[in-house]
Amino acid sequence: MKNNSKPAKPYFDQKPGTSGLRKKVTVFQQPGYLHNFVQSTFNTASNLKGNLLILGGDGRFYNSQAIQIILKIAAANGVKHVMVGENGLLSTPAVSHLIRKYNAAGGFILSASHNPGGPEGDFGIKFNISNGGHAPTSFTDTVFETSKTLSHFQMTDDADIPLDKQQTCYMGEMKIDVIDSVQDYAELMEHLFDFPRIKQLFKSGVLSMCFDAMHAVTGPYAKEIFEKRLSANNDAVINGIPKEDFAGGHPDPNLAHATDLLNKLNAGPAAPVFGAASDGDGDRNMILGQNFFVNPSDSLAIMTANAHLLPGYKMGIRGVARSLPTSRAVDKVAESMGIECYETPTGWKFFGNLLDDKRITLCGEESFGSGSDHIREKDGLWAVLFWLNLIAVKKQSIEEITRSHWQHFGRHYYTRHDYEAIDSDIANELMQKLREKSDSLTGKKLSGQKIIISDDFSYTDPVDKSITKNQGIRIIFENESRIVYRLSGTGTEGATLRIYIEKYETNPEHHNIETQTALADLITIANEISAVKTLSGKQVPDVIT
Ligand code: VG1
Ligand code: CO
Repeated sequence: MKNNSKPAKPYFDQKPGTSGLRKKVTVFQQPGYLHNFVQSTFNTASNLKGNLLILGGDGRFYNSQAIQIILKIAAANGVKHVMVGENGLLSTPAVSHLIRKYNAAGGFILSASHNPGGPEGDFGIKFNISNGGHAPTSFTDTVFETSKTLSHFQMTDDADIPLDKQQTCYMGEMKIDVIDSVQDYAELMEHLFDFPRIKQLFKSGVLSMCFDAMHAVTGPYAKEIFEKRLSANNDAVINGIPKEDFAGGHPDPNLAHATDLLNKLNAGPAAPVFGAASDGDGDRNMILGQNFFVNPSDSLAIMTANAHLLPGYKMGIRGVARSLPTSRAVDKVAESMGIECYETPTGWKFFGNLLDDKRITLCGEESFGSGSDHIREKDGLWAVLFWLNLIAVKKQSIEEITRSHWQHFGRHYYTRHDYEAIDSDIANELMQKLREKSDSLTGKKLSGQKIIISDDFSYTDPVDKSITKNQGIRIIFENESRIVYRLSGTGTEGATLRIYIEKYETNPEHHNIETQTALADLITIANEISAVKTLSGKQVPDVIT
């Protein structure tokens, strides 16, 4: 038996954030850095030995090198079988699905999601467990502790495996299948949605679309699903070839970054009637109509109200969940349907238990994420198909569907203001001051509105009873307006403060106000309470979504 044991260099900064370990590429390129994290994961997930592992990433810079390193570590740690996506590509939802479909012990997803890529950009790695979802905090805490003291890692000296064609090969006794990245996922989508009906609408010319893959992982998925299987217009997919640096772009599907798509959709009467985009790893979505943007929180609410109209959800919805900062539009729908609506901290990992325990069917986040019990990740293309199917059933435009929803349930005006790359000490001080202030705000009136709750959100998981504290300062007013503050857990430079602001408006005559204008008073209050301008030195947010 060959000795595969190599001395490890412990690192002290491998604590995963909201969604895996994300750092600059140059950090990952340090000697033994990735090895340390991967071996620590193998030490923690003892069930990987003798079992199947799924492996793939969003194709960003360092994806291929990382895959070869992980394969050799997996072989030396006794993994029996690895399924890896062709060219190293697998979207986050595809990995989640493959883990579940083939009963894998887990999977590694190589991605920093919506963060920019390239040699100067970001890289990331995340381990998903056998239910297809994020490893829970108890698991990632153990990985972190292990990574600080690891003395050796196991890795074979095998040659690299070619990933550019589908094939089966071996590394020692470990079988490696280089698989089609798209097939299994596309099949799952065909089971959930009415493909013949959507296809008919495309063929009749009534429906046309533009999907912006932002040079990230969803290009091959979108071409197969929209262009091939659904016969959409043949220019339906733009920026569809994955690039290591996303062509210098920021693969975040929002109004600030998906500019190619916006230009297409707002190009006058000849523009496609439906627009969508996804992020680096394919788990986020943005939905657009002609000159119309669907707020992601509204999207979750509209999905909940209409899911029973689609084949995969015709049995109805068990319950729903949203993250704390996501607007409370879905709460109104759940209330009228008489189903449970759970409020969780930010990050998909908190939905896992609720899905496994069959408490919920749909869940979502304001950050352009929605998903269902079909997998254990949010799912960008799934959301796009959901909306396409809805258009095919309702024979209405995106704008009509959204406006009639507001008419029925009221409108939640919503915005998020991000202040990026603030000095970490200053950001922590700002949050600490808010925390100290928040207790005394309860019961006070601001701009004539009484504050009924002001606290630092804490979550008790109803399934395993684990408690997660300090998840964001929330200020809730009597008229249902709300302000939430939290620091990002996915950034790689300094700190990012996110301020989330929402206001509930039932009167349809007031449903046509521009969002920032509708929220102007609350934005002023949010800025004043936090003193964000003085403390950050920034007069305006870096990104508004
Ligand atoms: C952000 C979003 C959060 C999302 C997370 C991962 O986290 O706010 O809702 O779950 O990104 O999404 P944070 O901690 O930066 O606010 V993805 O598509 O980057 O995996
Ligand atoms: Co993502």
